[in-house]
Amino acid sequence: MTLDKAKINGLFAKHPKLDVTYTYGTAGFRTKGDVLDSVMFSVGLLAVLRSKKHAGKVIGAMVTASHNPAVDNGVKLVEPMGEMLAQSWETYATVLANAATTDALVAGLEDIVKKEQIDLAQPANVIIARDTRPSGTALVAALTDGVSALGGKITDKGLLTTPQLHYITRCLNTNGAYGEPTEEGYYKKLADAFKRIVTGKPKLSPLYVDGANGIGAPALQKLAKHLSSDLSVNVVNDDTATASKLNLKSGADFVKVGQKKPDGFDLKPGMRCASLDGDADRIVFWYANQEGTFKLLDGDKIATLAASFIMELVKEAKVPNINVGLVQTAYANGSATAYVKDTLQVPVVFTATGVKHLHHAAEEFDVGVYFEANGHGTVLFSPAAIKAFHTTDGSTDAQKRALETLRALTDLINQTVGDALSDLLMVEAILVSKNKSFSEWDSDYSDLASRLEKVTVSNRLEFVAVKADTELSKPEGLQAKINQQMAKFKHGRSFVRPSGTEDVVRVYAEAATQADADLLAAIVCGIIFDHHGGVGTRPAGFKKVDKDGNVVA
Ligand code: G16
Repeated sequence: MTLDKAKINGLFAKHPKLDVTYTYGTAGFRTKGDVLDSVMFSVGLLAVLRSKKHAGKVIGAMVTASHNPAVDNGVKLVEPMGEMLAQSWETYATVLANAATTDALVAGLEDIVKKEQIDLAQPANVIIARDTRPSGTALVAALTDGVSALGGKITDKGLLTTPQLHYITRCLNTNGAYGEPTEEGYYKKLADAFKRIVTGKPKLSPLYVDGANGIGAPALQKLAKHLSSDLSVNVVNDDTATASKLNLKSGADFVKVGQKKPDGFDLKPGMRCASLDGDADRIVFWYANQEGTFKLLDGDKIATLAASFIMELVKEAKVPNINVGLVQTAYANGSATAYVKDTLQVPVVFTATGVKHLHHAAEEFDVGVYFEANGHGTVLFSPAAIKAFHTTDGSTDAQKRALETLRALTDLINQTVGDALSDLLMVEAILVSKNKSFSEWDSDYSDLASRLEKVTVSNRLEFVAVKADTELSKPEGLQAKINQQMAKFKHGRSFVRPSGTEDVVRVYAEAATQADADLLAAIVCGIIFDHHGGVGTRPAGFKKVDKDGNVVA
């Protein structure tokens, strides 16, 4: 069987490539929604080949730009068991997305077929969903054309959160063993598991959830219906009808980066709050302490809460040979890493930014807890651990309870990808079980002060991050300048990396005080802007340094 070049040519003509170079970033292709038409077509073609490579298993395609503004959009592909696209295929994705002619496109496809030894006679099945962005509908149509061009079957699942599409993909490929392959099935599975943990325990005060005016808001409202009195939740920022409001002064990224509450909240001491992002794959929690100061409970705090709870349960349940590990990135707060290593005594593995990296590192443990500080993560249970939880017989009531809670957690926690709604229920289930307030949870350890900034440069791809993003190998000499500045601050740490979802370079700084963290970030930003291609108006807060590294303005 060969590729139908005439058919590909006919459909490709509807989606001509623009004069843009596309790169496959941290979470797939992501840029302005109005330049993505041809990319979507190419991703449709790739999804078909990926499905054929898996002998017709269902591949998911999610159209979203997650935490980015409403004008952006993007696409991520989902593997049959719900993980992100295999990294070895990212290069193929880039080649197809940048093919400007039918000949180049067909050559790219033939190359993949040859290298991957794909049997074109295999069937191909793709499911697609999108978030609430206005450009989503047209982009779904372009992707559909790509799938059709190679004769694949595509099913449009409409509006879903990203983790819901990952869940449904896995359900379809496991003949329902993972759950019912529908949005309703997802809510039922999560709600049932949550009830198994919290029923009969005292309830917590209401949780106020910032829906980022995205798809997570209606999804959480639907989930809440399945939970009735077991969870009291109020969804704020749920205006999905006004596209421009998506992630605007709201959402997990806004709250984490700004370390402040989103719009729409009259925050009072004692209120318990959380923020989702635009496609509901991230969550952070926050509250005001008794003095009214904003306090953030980010992905690091979620990870430590989950790891310590699961470790306690494993001990209580007396399940032997279960190794628990935690996966973080360079963005993890230094205090969090120290707490995990020294107090929890759990091994920590570091990977580059992007859940696609963390997920695979977490698979190496029986219980692999992975969270990025930005609130993106989950807990993976190995098949051996799940089997052990189901085959161990408890001899005491406490042991039986611990085993039942562990079993319920394996159903409650999304095993495919970081999931804000599943993580929300996991955190609430733990806090109910431990009868813990946000401030008690927060008191496990104190974060070092940190600051996250971005710098717009002429070409962010000139910045090459190495050693799990902790250092730059390019541009030459920049890392030495950053090291020189870090050394001046108590607990000073700073690193720089190109974003894979925005056209910026990200700068992270950490130090003993907030003033120092802010200053360190401002110095590093200034160095990049002034000497490494800063574009646009120079932000007033950036510091200027002389050739010896002294701050001069
Ligand atoms: C995506 C990835 C995350 C990553 C984030 C920021 O999140 O899935 O793993 O941390 O982008 O990446 P970068 O710093 O490269 O821009 P989301 O929620 O936007 O899909």
